[in-house]
Amino acid sequence: MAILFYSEVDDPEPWRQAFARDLPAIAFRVWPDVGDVDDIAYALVWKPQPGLLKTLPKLKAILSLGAGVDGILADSELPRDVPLIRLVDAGLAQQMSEYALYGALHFHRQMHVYALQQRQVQWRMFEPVPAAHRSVGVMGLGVMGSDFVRKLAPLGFRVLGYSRTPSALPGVVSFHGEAGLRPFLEQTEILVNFLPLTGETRRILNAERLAWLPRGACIINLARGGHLDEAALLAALDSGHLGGALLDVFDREPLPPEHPFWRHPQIFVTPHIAAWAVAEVAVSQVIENIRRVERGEQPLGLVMIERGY
Ligand code: OXD
Repeated sequence: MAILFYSEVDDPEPWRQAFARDLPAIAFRVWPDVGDVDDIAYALVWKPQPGLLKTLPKLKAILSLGAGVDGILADSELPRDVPLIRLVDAGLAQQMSEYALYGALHFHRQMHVYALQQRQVQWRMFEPVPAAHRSVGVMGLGVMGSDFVRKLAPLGFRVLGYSRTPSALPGVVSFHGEAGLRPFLEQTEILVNFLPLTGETRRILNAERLAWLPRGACIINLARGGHLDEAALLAALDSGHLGGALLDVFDREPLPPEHPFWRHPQIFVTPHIAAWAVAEVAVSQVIENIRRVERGEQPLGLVMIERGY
Protein backbone atom coordinates (compact mmCIF):
# COMPACT_ATOMS: atom_id res chain seq x y z
CA MET A 1 0.00 0.00 0.00
CA ALA A 2 1.30 3.51 -0.84
CA ILE A 3 0.47 7.17 -0.35
CA LEU A 4 1.16 9.69 -3.10
CA PHE A 5 2.27 13.19 -2.05
CA TYR A 6 1.64 16.09 -4.41
CA SER A 7 2.33 19.75 -3.64
CA GLU A 8 4.17 22.43 -5.52
CA VAL A 9 4.72 24.42 -2.33
CA ASP A 10 5.23 21.93 0.51
CA ASP A 11 8.52 20.14 1.07
CA PRO A 12 7.78 16.38 1.01
CA GLU A 13 10.81 15.46 3.16
CA PRO A 14 9.37 16.19 6.63
CA TRP A 15 6.22 14.28 5.59
CA ARG A 16 8.29 11.37 4.30
CA GLN A 17 10.19 11.23 7.59
CA ALA A 18 7.03 11.48 9.67
CA PHE A 19 5.38 8.65 7.72
CA ALA A 20 8.53 6.49 7.96
CA ARG A 21 8.45 7.00 11.73
CA ASP A 22 4.71 6.75 12.43
CA LEU A 23 3.28 4.56 9.64
CA PRO A 24 6.16 2.60 8.10
CA ALA A 25 3.75 0.04 6.61
CA ILE A 26 2.75 2.53 3.93
CA ALA A 27 5.17 3.42 1.10
CA PHE A 28 5.58 7.19 0.66
CA ARG A 29 5.79 8.28 -2.97
CA VAL A 30 6.26 11.82 -4.20
CA TRP A 31 4.76 12.91 -7.50
CA PRO A 32 5.92 12.53 -10.30
CA ASP A 33 7.45 9.22 -9.08
CA VAL A 34 4.07 7.57 -8.90
CA GLY A 35 5.24 3.98 -9.46
CA ASP A 36 2.53 1.36 -9.83
CA VAL A 37 -0.76 3.26 -9.61
CA ASP A 38 -2.51 0.17 -8.30
CA ASP A 39 -0.52 0.48 -5.03
CA ILE A 40 -1.75 3.96 -4.28
CA ALA A 41 -4.50 3.90 -1.70
CA TYR A 42 -4.14 7.49 -0.44
CA ALA A 43 -3.25 10.82 -2.00
CA LEU A 44 -1.97 13.64 0.23
CA VAL A 45 -2.28 16.75 -1.89
CA TRP A 46 -2.29 20.51 -2.22
CA LYS A 47 -3.76 21.91 -5.48
CA PRO A 48 -3.17 18.69 -7.45
CA GLN A 49 -2.87 18.89 -11.21
CA PRO A 50 -6.35 18.55 -12.70
CA GLY A 51 -6.89 14.98 -13.90
CA LEU A 52 -4.16 13.47 -11.67
CA LEU A 53 -6.45 11.92 -9.07
CA LYS A 54 -8.62 10.14 -11.58
CA THR A 55 -5.53 8.22 -12.78
CA LEU A 56 -5.33 6.47 -9.38
CA PRO A 57 -7.89 3.65 -9.61
CA LYS A 58 -7.42 2.21 -6.10
CA LEU A 59 -7.75 5.41 -4.07
CA LYS A 60 -9.46 4.95 -0.70
CA ALA A 61 -9.25 8.62 0.30
CA ILE A 62 -7.92 11.98 -0.82
CA LEU A 63 -6.29 13.88 2.04
CA SER A 64 -5.90 17.64 1.73
CA LEU A 65 -2.69 19.26 2.94
CA GLY A 66 -4.80 22.26 3.91
CA ALA A 67 -8.05 23.17 5.56
CA GLY A 68 -9.47 24.48 2.29
CA VAL A 69 -10.33 21.98 -0.45
CA ASP A 70 -11.40 24.36 -3.24
CA GLY A 71 -8.09 23.63 -5.03
CA ILE A 72 -9.05 19.93 -5.14
CA LEU A 73 -12.72 20.46 -5.94
CA ALA A 74 -11.64 22.65 -8.87
CA ASP A 75 -10.56 19.45 -10.67
CA SER A 76 -13.46 18.71 -13.04
CA GLU A 77 -12.31 15.08 -13.23
CA LEU A 78 -12.13 14.58 -9.47
CA PRO A 79 -13.29 11.06 -8.54
CA ARG A 80 -16.31 12.17 -6.51
CA ASP A 81 -16.96 8.75 -5.00
CA VAL A 82 -13.63 8.80 -3.13
CA PRO A 83 -13.84 10.39 0.35
CA LEU A 84 -12.19 13.81 0.47
CA ILE A 85 -10.74 14.79 3.85
CA ARG A 86 -9.47 18.19 4.92
CA LEU A 87 -7.27 19.20 7.83
CA VAL A 88 -9.26 20.32 10.86
CA ASP A 89 -7.08 22.76 12.77
CA ALA A 90 -3.99 20.48 12.87
CA GLY A 91 -1.93 23.52 13.90
CA LEU A 92 -3.45 25.80 11.27
CA ALA A 93 -5.91 27.62 13.55
CA GLN A 94 -3.17 29.04 15.79
CA GLN A 95 -1.25 30.32 12.74
CA MET A 96 -4.37 31.84 11.18
CA SER A 97 -5.24 33.53 14.47
CA GLU A 98 -1.72 34.95 14.80
CA TYR A 99 -1.94 36.43 11.31
CA ALA A 100 -5.41 37.85 11.87
CA LEU A 101 -4.47 39.28 15.28
CA TYR A 102 -1.44 40.93 13.74
CA GLY A 103 -3.64 42.44 11.00
CA ALA A 104 -6.40 43.55 13.35
CA LEU A 105 -3.91 45.34 15.62
CA HIS A 106 -2.11 46.81 12.60
CA PHE A 107 -5.26 48.48 11.33
CA HIS A 108 -6.65 49.24 14.79
CA ARG A 109 -3.50 51.19 15.69
CA GLN A 110 -3.59 52.86 12.26
CA MET A 111 -0.24 51.50 11.09
CA HIS A 112 -1.56 51.70 7.53
CA VAL A 113 -1.99 55.46 7.99
CA TYR A 114 1.45 55.87 9.55
CA ALA A 115 3.02 53.80 6.75
CA LEU A 116 1.59 56.26 4.21
CA GLN A 117 2.76 59.21 6.28
CA GLN A 118 6.27 57.79 6.47
CA ARG A 119 6.44 57.66 2.67
CA GLN A 120 5.50 61.35 2.68
CA VAL A 121 7.86 62.24 5.59
CA GLN A 122 4.90 63.43 7.66
CA TRP A 123 4.70 63.62 11.46
CA ARG A 124 1.00 63.66 12.34
CA MET A 125 -0.47 62.09 15.43
CA PHE A 126 -3.93 60.56 15.73
CA GLU A 127 -5.54 59.81 19.04
CA PRO A 128 -5.85 56.01 19.43
CA VAL A 129 -9.40 54.63 19.29
CA PRO A 130 -10.19 52.51 22.41
CA ALA A 131 -10.56 48.84 21.49
CA ALA A 132 -14.10 48.87 22.91
CA HIS A 133 -15.06 51.38 20.22
CA ARG A 134 -13.50 49.39 17.39
CA SER A 135 -15.52 46.71 15.67
CA VAL A 136 -13.83 43.69 14.16
CA GLY A 137 -16.09 41.63 11.90
CA VAL A 138 -15.20 37.99 11.39
CA MET A 139 -16.63 36.20 8.35
CA GLY A 140 -16.72 32.44 8.83
CA LEU A 141 -17.05 31.05 12.35
CA GLY A 142 -15.76 27.52 11.82
CA VAL A 143 -12.69 26.10 13.52
CA MET A 144 -10.42 28.94 12.34
CA GLY A 145 -12.78 31.89 12.74
CA SER A 146 -13.90 30.82 16.19
CA ASP A 147 -10.29 30.28 17.34
CA PHE A 148 -9.52 33.85 16.25
CA VAL A 149 -12.60 35.21 18.01
CA ARG A 150 -11.55 33.47 21.24
CA LYS A 151 -8.07 34.98 21.04
CA LEU A 152 -9.31 38.43 20.00
CA ALA A 153 -12.06 38.82 22.61
CA PRO A 154 -9.74 39.39 25.63
CA LEU A 155 -8.30 42.48 23.89
CA GLY A 156 -11.66 44.20 24.38
CA PHE A 157 -12.77 44.78 20.79
CA ARG A 158 -16.40 44.82 19.73
CA VAL A 159 -16.52 41.51 17.86
CA LEU A 160 -19.11 40.78 15.16
CA GLY A 161 -19.46 37.40 13.52
CA TYR A 162 -20.97 36.38 10.22
CA SER A 163 -21.76 32.79 9.22
CA ARG A 164 -23.98 30.92 6.78
CA THR A 165 -26.15 29.48 9.53
CA PRO A 166 -26.88 30.96 13.00
CA SER A 167 -24.09 30.69 15.55
CA ALA A 168 -23.75 31.75 19.15
CA LEU A 169 -20.21 32.42 20.31
CA PRO A 170 -19.83 34.13 23.68
CA GLY A 171 -19.15 37.85 23.36
CA VAL A 172 -19.85 37.92 19.61
CA VAL A 173 -22.68 39.87 17.97
CA SER A 174 -23.81 37.32 15.39
CA PHE A 175 -25.26 37.73 11.92
CA HIS A 176 -26.07 35.03 9.42
CA GLY A 177 -27.32 34.28 5.95
CA GLU A 178 -28.03 36.61 3.07
CA ALA A 179 -30.10 38.98 5.23
CA GLY A 180 -27.39 39.30 7.88
CA LEU A 181 -24.60 40.31 5.52
CA ARG A 182 -25.49 43.96 5.05
CA PRO A 183 -25.98 44.85 8.74
CA PHE A 184 -22.80 42.90 9.55
CA LEU A 185 -20.71 44.78 6.99
CA GLU A 186 -22.27 48.17 7.83
CA GLN A 187 -20.94 47.84 11.40
CA THR A 188 -17.54 46.31 10.60
CA GLU A 189 -14.44 48.53 10.68
CA ILE A 190 -11.88 45.74 10.38
CA LEU A 191 -13.10 42.83 8.30
CA VAL A 192 -11.39 39.45 8.63
CA ASN A 193 -12.34 36.77 6.13
CA PHE A 194 -12.12 33.08 7.12
CA LEU A 195 -14.90 31.72 4.87
CA PRO A 196 -14.47 28.57 2.81
CA LEU A 197 -14.59 29.25 -0.93
CA THR A 198 -17.77 27.73 -2.36
CA GLY A 199 -20.21 28.60 -5.13
CA GLU A 200 -22.13 30.66 -2.54
CA THR A 201 -19.17 32.61 -1.19
CA ARG A 202 -17.31 33.29 -4.46
CA ARG A 203 -17.01 37.10 -4.85
CA ILE A 204 -18.98 37.63 -1.68
CA LEU A 205 -16.87 40.78 -1.29
CA ASN A 206 -17.90 42.55 -4.49
CA ALA A 207 -18.24 46.27 -5.20
CA GLU A 208 -21.77 46.48 -3.76
CA ARG A 209 -20.82 44.75 -0.50
CA LEU A 210 -17.53 46.64 -0.08
CA ALA A 211 -19.61 49.82 -0.32
CA TRP A 212 -21.62 48.65 2.73
CA LEU A 213 -18.49 48.82 4.91
CA PRO A 214 -18.08 52.13 6.76
CA ARG A 215 -15.70 54.71 5.31
CA GLY A 216 -12.09 53.94 6.26
CA ALA A 217 -12.75 50.24 6.91
CA CYS A 218 -9.89 47.79 6.35
CA ILE A 219 -9.87 44.22 5.08
CA ILE A 220 -7.83 41.19 6.05
CA ASN A 221 -8.26 38.32 3.60
CA LEU A 222 -6.59 35.11 4.66
CA ALA A 223 -9.18 32.75 3.19
CA ARG A 224 -9.20 32.71 -0.61
CA GLY A 225 -8.65 35.26 -3.37
CA GLY A 226 -11.91 34.14 -4.99
CA HIS A 227 -13.92 35.75 -2.18
CA LEU A 228 -12.84 39.22 -3.17
CA ASP A 229 -13.43 41.22 -6.33
CA GLU A 230 -9.88 42.53 -6.78
CA ALA A 231 -10.85 45.39 -9.12
CA ALA A 232 -13.60 46.48 -6.70
CA LEU A 233 -11.08 46.52 -3.84
CA LEU A 234 -8.70 48.71 -5.83
CA ALA A 235 -11.53 51.10 -6.73
CA ALA A 236 -12.70 51.28 -3.09
CA LEU A 237 -9.16 52.06 -1.88
CA ASP A 238 -8.52 54.60 -4.60
CA SER A 239 -11.79 56.42 -3.94
CA GLY A 240 -10.86 56.65 -0.23
CA HIS A 241 -13.82 54.52 0.84
CA LEU A 242 -11.56 51.80 2.27
CA GLY A 243 -8.44 52.47 4.33
CA GLY A 244 -6.25 49.45 3.69
CA ALA A 245 -6.02 45.75 3.03
CA LEU A 246 -3.80 42.94 4.24
CA LEU A 247 -4.02 40.14 1.69
CA ASP A 248 -2.55 36.66 1.88
CA VAL A 249 -4.57 35.07 -0.93
CA PHE A 250 -5.23 36.07 -4.51
CA ASP A 251 -7.12 35.09 -7.63
CA ARG A 252 -3.84 34.05 -9.19
CA GLU A 253 -1.02 32.66 -7.08
CA PRO A 254 1.82 33.44 -7.17
CA LEU A 255 0.56 36.99 -7.57
CA PRO A 256 1.83 38.04 -11.03
CA PRO A 257 4.66 40.62 -10.91
CA GLU A 258 2.63 43.15 -12.91
CA HIS A 259 -0.37 42.95 -10.54
CA PRO A 260 -1.27 46.39 -9.12
CA PHE A 261 -1.56 45.00 -5.57
CA TRP A 262 2.24 44.70 -5.32
CA ARG A 263 2.79 48.42 -5.58
CA HIS A 264 -0.39 49.80 -4.04
CA PRO A 265 0.53 51.92 -1.00
CA GLN A 266 -2.50 50.75 1.00
CA ILE A 267 -2.17 47.05 0.28
CA PHE A 268 0.06 44.70 2.23
CA VAL A 269 0.79 41.50 0.34
CA THR A 270 1.95 38.21 1.86
CA PRO A 271 2.50 35.06 -0.22
CA HIS A 272 -0.23 32.71 1.13
CA ILE A 273 1.59 32.01 4.37
CA ALA A 274 -1.11 32.77 6.94
CA ALA A 275 -1.20 29.07 7.78
CA TRP A 276 0.96 26.23 6.68
CA ALA A 277 0.53 22.53 7.43
CA VAL A 278 3.65 21.66 9.41
CA ALA A 279 4.28 17.92 9.01
CA GLU A 280 5.38 17.45 12.59
CA VAL A 281 2.06 18.80 13.87
CA ALA A 282 -0.38 17.75 11.14
CA VAL A 283 0.87 14.23 10.42
CA SER A 284 -0.87 12.66 13.43
CA GLN A 285 -4.26 13.80 12.11
CA VAL A 286 -3.51 12.52 8.60
CA ILE A 287 -2.38 9.14 9.96
CA GLU A 288 -5.35 8.91 12.32
CA ASN A 289 -7.63 9.51 9.33
CA ILE A 290 -5.90 6.79 7.30
CA ARG A 291 -6.38 4.41 10.24
CA ARG A 292 -10.04 5.37 10.47
CA VAL A 293 -10.57 4.74 6.74
CA GLU A 294 -8.82 1.37 7.08
CA ARG A 295 -11.16 0.47 9.97
CA GLY A 296 -14.21 1.64 8.02
CA GLU A 297 -14.82 4.54 10.43
CA GLN A 298 -15.72 8.15 9.61
CA PRO A 299 -12.58 10.31 9.28
CA LEU A 300 -12.25 13.71 10.95
CA GLY A 301 -12.79 16.50 8.42
CA LEU A 302 -14.74 14.51 5.85
CA VAL A 303 -15.77 17.05 3.20
CA MET A 304 -19.38 17.27 2.04
CA ILE A 305 -18.56 17.65 -1.63
CA GLU A 306 -21.91 19.26 -2.52
CA ARG A 307 -21.44 21.90 0.22
CA GLY A 308 -17.81 22.53 -0.75
CA TYR A 309 -16.15 22.15 2.68
C1 OXD B 1 -5.42 26.04 3.79
C2 OXD B 1 -4.53 27.15 3.42
O1 OXD B 1 -6.47 25.85 3.16
O2 OXD B 1 -3.42 27.20 3.98
O3 OXD B 1 -5.09 25.32 4.74
O4 OXD B 1 -4.89 27.99 2.61
